[in-house]
Amino acid sequence: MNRRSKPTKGESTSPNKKVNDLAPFREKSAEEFLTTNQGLRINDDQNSLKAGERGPSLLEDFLLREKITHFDHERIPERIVHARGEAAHGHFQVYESMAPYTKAKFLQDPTVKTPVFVRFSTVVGSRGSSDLARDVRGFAVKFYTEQGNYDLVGNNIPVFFIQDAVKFPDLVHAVKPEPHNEMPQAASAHDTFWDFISLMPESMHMIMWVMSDRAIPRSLRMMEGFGVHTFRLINAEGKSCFVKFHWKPMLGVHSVVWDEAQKISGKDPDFHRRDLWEAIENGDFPEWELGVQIVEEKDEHKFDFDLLDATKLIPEELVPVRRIGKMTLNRNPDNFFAETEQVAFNPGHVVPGIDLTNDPLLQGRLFSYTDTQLIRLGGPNSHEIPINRPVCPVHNTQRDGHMRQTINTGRVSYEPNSLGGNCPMQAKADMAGFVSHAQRMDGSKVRARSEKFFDHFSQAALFYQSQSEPEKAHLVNALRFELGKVEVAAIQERMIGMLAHVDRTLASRVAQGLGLAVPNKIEGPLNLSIPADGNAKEFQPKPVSKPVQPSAALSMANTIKDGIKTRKIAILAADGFDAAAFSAMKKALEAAGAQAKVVAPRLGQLKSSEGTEVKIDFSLLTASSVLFDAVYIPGGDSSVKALTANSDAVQFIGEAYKHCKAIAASGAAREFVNASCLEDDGVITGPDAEQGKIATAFIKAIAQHRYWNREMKDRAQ
Ligand code: HDE
Repeated sequence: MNRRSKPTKGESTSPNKKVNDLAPFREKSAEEFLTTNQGLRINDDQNSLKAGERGPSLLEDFLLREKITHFDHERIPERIVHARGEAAHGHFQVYESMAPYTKAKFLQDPTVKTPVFVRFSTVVGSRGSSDLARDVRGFAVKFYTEQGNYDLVGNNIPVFFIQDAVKFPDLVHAVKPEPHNEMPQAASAHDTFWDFISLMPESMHMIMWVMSDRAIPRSLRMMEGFGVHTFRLINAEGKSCFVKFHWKPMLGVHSVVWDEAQKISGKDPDFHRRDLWEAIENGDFPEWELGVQIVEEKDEHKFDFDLLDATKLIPEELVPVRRIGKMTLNRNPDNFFAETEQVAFNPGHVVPGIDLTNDPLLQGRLFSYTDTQLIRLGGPNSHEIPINRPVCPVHNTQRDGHMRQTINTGRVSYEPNSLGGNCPMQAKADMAGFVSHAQRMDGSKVRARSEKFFDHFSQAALFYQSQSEPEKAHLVNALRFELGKVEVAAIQERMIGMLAHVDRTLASRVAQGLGLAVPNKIEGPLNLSIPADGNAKEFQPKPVSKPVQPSAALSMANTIKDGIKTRKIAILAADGFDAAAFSAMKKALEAAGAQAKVVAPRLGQLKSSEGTEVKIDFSLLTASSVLFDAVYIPGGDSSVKALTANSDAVQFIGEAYKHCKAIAASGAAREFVNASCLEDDGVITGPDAEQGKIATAFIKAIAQHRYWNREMKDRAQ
């Protein structure tokens, strides 16, 4: 591809090659004249051209027409799935050469920083929907490598609902708002979704994940990512091994609770987007380690499940995750539409050293992404949009099409040719030409799956049984919520039957919440399979046959809880607060890497009992405890009196308590907290004199993320 050679004002000298590459396309208007798209300076942008001051507008007004026409075409079709997303630039660096496994150049040299652009998304909702919907999160990474773009287009859940791409349109039609009334938005809690799921036993493992708190992350910076499918790594000798990709967040894996998620959706629907943006603006760059689970070719069939089945994971106890490098996101996009909306990922964007497998879900995806981008981005040239262009040269014989940017020179647009010296030329494998792994193929042409694909419940049971008690309770309640919104009783009943195949206690807990019973005789869900003879055959999926060995890696209870970096803490105060206690706590929290924000009954300056002033960040109208990780209330008689009399302040503490967050109070504020909180677990109080001790204990408590045992009492078990 030809580059624009003339640098513009947007010129950048970033060490990040992709950020530099985008520079010529950056437009800045400072001290510039307003012009048309043809560069004509505009003299009046306030009045359309009229026949007289009170006369009709004239068709001649090309300024008006150009402006309105462009506006009329500002929107492009949103993504059919993953419409709501946010993204950031950064880089990836491998820890040590992965040459024994892969020849991918970006995985060889620990000194090389490969630029990345990462887009996170929810799946179901429209572009303007809330970030806190219960949903899978997309985790798509574009590596701009020297050998071309490599896209790892994953999710925050390691498995998927279906095994074969042919079911994807059905899944998406079932979960999207129902077609007759376009409800509900960004939610799976409705009849069509559960109707489909109750008839798809293979979805049961994924259902366990999406009903768990993994589907309501605290932050995009605190969730894992997974490549989901099994891929291949190929080394320089052509040796192949299988690989599963993981992203492990350096801040640990944390979630909010469902009641909180629903409230955040009203208080700040941009909660995750804002959190990512602000973290990067504050210099708290989000980081993940890239992990790989490697399986030698000879071990392909040694597992109880099929490596090509995307509804299964490889338990980390069977194949440990090796952390091979780190990704850092350190730059917000300049323009949401140009970058985040127009970026186009594709699991078929691979580089030499990384290859695909026959996973039937992956195979279908390889078709879908290019196809959808033809309509979403308007033609076959979306790879020329600045955010999508590789940082290495592009030369081929493809030509023309809508919005072509490249000016291909010369008369040769075919290969082989003699007129152009047979250029551009093919690259041999040792010149980094991509060669597909020469996997031997031998099979009949059938619409069928391998037998191991039909063990639908063992890993669903593995996930459920690996959860801590509070996590199990959340999962049960999520199912009660979702199925509680289902209107057709037969669907609820079929789902109870399906859950009973996973775990009978789970099924009866959910059934109890729905006022139903687990049927004595559980119907076996059916799968249709068409074997080689072409006659459809119905048969039962396999029951959970072996005792489950819980996997610690599947429970968020076991995540790292070693600090409070980037956590947002509310300091709730009113006029007359104790300045010394306030400052000591704020200093301690900030020293530990957290952000302390002042929340008060109104905005402006807050006066301490000594007459000093601090700026209020949020009023009780503009903030709510669901937007914070923890709350501290300093002493000061009149401050505490004002808060006690303020129902919003009382609710603030009550909700922080209900959502199991750390709460601290000193001096006179102890009374206020004691009145609202029923017990002391994760609630730290003490006299003003012990401010240092309170701060240390509070920081330790925040690092625990939540005190789930508070809620265990009132949960129906
Ligand atoms: Fe996607 N998926 N998908 N998907 N997917 C899209 O591509 C599709 C699947 C994922 O931030 C679409 O450009 C099919 C699994 C992410 O731009 C579309 C199947 C996983 C994103 C599409 C799947 C994903 C998409 C919509 C079943 C995790 C957002 C717009 C065979 C491994 C990327 C677009 C971004 C987006 C098709 C299943 C991840 C329609 C047919 C499994 C993160 O092409």
